[in-house]
Amino acid sequence: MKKAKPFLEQRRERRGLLRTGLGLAAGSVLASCDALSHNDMAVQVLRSAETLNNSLHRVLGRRAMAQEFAASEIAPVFRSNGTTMPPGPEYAAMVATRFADWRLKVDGLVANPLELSLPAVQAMPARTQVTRHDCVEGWSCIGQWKGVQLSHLLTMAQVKPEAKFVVFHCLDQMDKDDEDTAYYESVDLDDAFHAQTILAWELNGKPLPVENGAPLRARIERQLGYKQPKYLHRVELVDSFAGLGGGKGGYWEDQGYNWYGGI
Ligand SMILES: Nc1nc2c(c(=O)[nH]1)N[C@H]1C(S)=C(S)[C@@H](COP(=O)(O)O)O[C@H]1N2
Ligand SMILES: [Mo]
Repeated sequence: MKKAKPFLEQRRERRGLLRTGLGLAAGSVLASCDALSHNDMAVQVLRSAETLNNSLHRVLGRRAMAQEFAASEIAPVFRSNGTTMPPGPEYAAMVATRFADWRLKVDGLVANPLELSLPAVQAMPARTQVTRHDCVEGWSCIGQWKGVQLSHLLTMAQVKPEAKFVVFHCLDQMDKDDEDTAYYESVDLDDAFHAQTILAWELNGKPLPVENGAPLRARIERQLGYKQPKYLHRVELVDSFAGLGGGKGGYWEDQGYNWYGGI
């Protein structure tokens, strides 16, 4: 990686203040939810393809749901943070053409790779949920999200038994001069198949705004803000993070954040 630019340094400092507290909180959640054994279970489930649906439901039935709120609690304006407009002419051109040429790839350790246009994603069964987004920088915001459950896409793509994680690749580079700094994130199959894990294309009843990740962003509702990747273009199934960014499973994880951002 190239030397960090000053603006990145500033962001790191600001976030560093919260890192210690966050580490403790995430650690206790991990212990109390026993997330690792659930993940092992999900992987085993995927190994027996015939009983996939039944077994998945059994696993999901034991999974805690994030709190959902009433429509009256939706914030008038959903805040935005991090990238608010991906740099470079490619993304600007996508906005100008209303994402007509944008595609979502689902690939890696899958038997049936997908490449989907935005209308194709929007034609899939959708889930709507009003949830609270919690950013480690100390703010929260309630919004209504609508999108396809990631489980739907993963079932279509036929996840291979050796897959352990879902990696989300984003269109925005954190350093506009360095292609290696594209935002990315990852979750295990437990969170990937969770009922509230959706790829959202609508916020508060309107097409997802550019500042909140147009045309598609993930909502992984039991995790913190930095685990909600925006500007998605590729969902990749992997068995390890080796060779991805700094190898820690996410852009902010590579700067020292915890990989498990459970709340
Ligand atoms: N692609 C991308 N996704 C991202 C970020 C980003 O900078 N780029 N920032 C993260 C952080 S730290 C937060 S708090 C949320 C902010 O989402 P919002 O802009 O919709 O509020 O997006 C997360 N996902
Ligand atoms: Mo955040």
